[in-house]
Amino acid sequence: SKYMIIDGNRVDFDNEKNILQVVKKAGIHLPTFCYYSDLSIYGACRMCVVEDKWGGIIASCSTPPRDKMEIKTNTPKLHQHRKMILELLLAAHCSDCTTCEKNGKCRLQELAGRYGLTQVRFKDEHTVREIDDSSKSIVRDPSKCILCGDCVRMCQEVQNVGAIDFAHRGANMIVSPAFNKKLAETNCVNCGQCAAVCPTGAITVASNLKDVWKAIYDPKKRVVAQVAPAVRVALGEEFGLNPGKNSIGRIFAAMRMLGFDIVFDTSIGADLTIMEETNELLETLEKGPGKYPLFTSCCPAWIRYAETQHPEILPYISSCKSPMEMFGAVLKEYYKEQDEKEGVSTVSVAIMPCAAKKSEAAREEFIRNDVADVDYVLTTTELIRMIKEIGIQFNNLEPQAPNMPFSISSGSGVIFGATGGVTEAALRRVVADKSPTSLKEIEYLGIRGFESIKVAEVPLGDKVVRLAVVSGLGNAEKLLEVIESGEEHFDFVEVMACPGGCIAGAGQPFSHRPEKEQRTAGLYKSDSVSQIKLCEDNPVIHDLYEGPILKDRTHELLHVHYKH
Ligand code: HC1
Ligand code: SF4
Repeated sequence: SKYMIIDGNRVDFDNEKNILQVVKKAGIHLPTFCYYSDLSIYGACRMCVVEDKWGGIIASCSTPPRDKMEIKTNTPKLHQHRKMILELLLAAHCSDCTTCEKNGKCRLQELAGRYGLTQVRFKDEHTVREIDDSSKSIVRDPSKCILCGDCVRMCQEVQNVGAIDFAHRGANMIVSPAFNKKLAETNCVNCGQCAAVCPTGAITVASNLKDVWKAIYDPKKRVVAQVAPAVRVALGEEFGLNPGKNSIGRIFAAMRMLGFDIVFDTSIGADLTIMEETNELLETLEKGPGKYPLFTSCCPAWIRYAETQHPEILPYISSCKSPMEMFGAVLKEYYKEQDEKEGVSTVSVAIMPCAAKKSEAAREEFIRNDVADVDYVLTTTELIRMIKEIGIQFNNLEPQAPNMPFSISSGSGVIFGATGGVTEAALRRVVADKSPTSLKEIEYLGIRGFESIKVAEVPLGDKVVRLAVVSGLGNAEKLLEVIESGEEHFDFVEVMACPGGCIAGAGQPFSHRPEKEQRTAGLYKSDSVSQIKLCEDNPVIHDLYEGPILKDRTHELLHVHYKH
């Protein structure tokens, strides 16, 4: 086999695209700001340099490995080179680390520490630039940008949005929306994937921590929270638990300690969504094949994408509110009378893996008679902060159950957090045979997993239903192309904006592919051990439909007509 000599040791390789990955195989993680295996190679930061046997310095990310190549990763020259780059970056960078959103999570801070920088030889030349907090989901602080371009490539290559790009030349170069617009005025879909890859505090997810603490400390407020499916399999990572470990019981316990009055699981909302969405699917099937399928509606970044780039498909997107909004509406109704009696008001908080949910919650369509279905959205990362701030020893907590009366959810609801989950849940509801074997068969249709576009065909009565599942808006775009050209026909299409689904949302702890896969496996495991697999078997859902809140009001509370 082919091999390289790295620091005197033989390291075999075969399909590695670049030297950086071969070096990784040797157990060395080279420093880099601009390299992500899922993005194209940019080679801008030049931190990942290695020395060849003639003393030449080469960027390992953009150089393919050659057989019998000899390189060194640790030489005085490389050490000097990397230190100098770091110092230049620091001199051009706002260094208010202690008050930065990214404090403790910043790659520049980490590498400065790793290289033991105690001083910067260059004069501080950083330009103070205006912070753009126009968006409800994302904050841009260009003074902290190091021009690695990760956000630009993510937005363009993976999401096909292109809301931000490099502007100006030379020393004035910045990353910005075109014409220096505010982010909220662009076609940004709020997915936050730019923030997920930003190594510094230049792009971060907007925070609502202050608002939520204020509500918690206000005795006149009843703080009612719901926790999204994907949060439970990622939050524990920050406390040393393995990715994928379901810590929902500990999350509920921690939240009660933080002062949340009532805690629920968004999976109940997901169960409601499937009840409603499958009705629409059956109607679509009844009508017979048209050009467009029924598209799912739970991802607000996907909704924004359709609004800004594909208005022609808007009539075909399910009218279902997202699970978060459905449950939010139900909760506001549920506590209405009690609030009046007790002289308090309910504040509805949603703990989400997502940046876009913050913008979703603020949309006018979700504010009924001046009351928002969901008042504040906190990300998984924000909840982690709260837990750390108070000093709760998360790992030692005894798991707790959610509050009554919305205390049971089905496995169908939990898998929503992974790409393909909504489709699988919908299939469980519409197939005639609901035996364990039949449900297992759905599992093997090919709608689970990380493939970019997943297609399945399922017999239903005398018809065959064609389904497609995509995550990542670039993939959604590719699928739309073949739908619009008439090349392919589908009855049902699930779109999630984040590659891999909500488990990889921008509000989650930073993750690479292995963590994403483990989180996904964690959700499927929770489903496989859950006693109730189907939303229609959930007694809570049953009671809701029979009870006063939803009786004759499903349309008002569970559906939405976007004003676009
Ligand atoms: Fe999601 Fe959903 S799965 S959108 O990713 O449909 O955020 O987890 O809560 O609403 O249930 C997010 C996750 C989440 C909704 C559900
Ligand atoms: Fe949010 Fe999930 Fe959509 Fe990502 S896929 S934008 S986390 S709803």
